[in-house]
Amino acid sequence: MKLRTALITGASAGLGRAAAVALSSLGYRLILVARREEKLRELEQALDTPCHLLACDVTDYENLARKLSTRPEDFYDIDVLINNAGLALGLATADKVEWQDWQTMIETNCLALAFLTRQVLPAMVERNHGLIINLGSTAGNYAYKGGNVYGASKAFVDHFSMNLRADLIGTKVRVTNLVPGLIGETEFSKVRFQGDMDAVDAVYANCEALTPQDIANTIEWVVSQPQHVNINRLEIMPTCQAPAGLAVHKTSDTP
Ligand code: 8X3
Repeated sequence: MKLRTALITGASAGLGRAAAVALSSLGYRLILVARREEKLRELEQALDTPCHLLACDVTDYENLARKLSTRPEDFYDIDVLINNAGLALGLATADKVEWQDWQTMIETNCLALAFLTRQVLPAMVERNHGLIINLGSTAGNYAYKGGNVYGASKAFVDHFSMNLRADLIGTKVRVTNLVPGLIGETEFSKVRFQGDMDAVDAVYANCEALTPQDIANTIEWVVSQPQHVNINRLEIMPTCQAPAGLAVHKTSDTP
């Protein structure tokens, strides 16, 4: 039987890597996209499934499109696209943030995700078969101080996923937005705080965050649903986290 094929972005670490391990155990062949080729090679060694490595920055659109279009024939039909690559940069308030950080987040979390979707979708529609899993974030549902463009980019992912479903009605192509909260054991906070490990450790101290494996389990469940079932969106938080209300600023002379 022909193996199904999944393409995973941000596959070199964290959620992407865990998703690759999960899908390989389900018998998928994998197209693994990430900048760090040596990490992809390590992952390929650890997997018991055919892999095609696509070492590329997802925001390098031309390069990505060229590499994708020259993939081996065995990897031609993509059944599952996991748009996982994404990042948060900093926690500065909007008046103080570096413009470049906003630009990088929009380019990676929104534009690259839309670009790759646009590359892969026509063949899915033509084959009347496919599943796109986007990685959103609870930051797209709930505002927090310093979330600014990161949260807005994840709200884009949610609305883009919803509008894709509107466009795809009448086809058997499905779109899911996975919306995790606090996840440990990834490079997310290390990237956000530019390697400041004290800041990173403070995020996960004294609480039990989700793990990449928790999200991989969810991905495994989503891809295992029959074709007539579309999981629109799934919000997942660790038990220690909850959306806990609005902020009220009180001045010091408030009675
Ligand atoms: C990650 C969730 O709350 O750290 O997307 O922004 S949060």
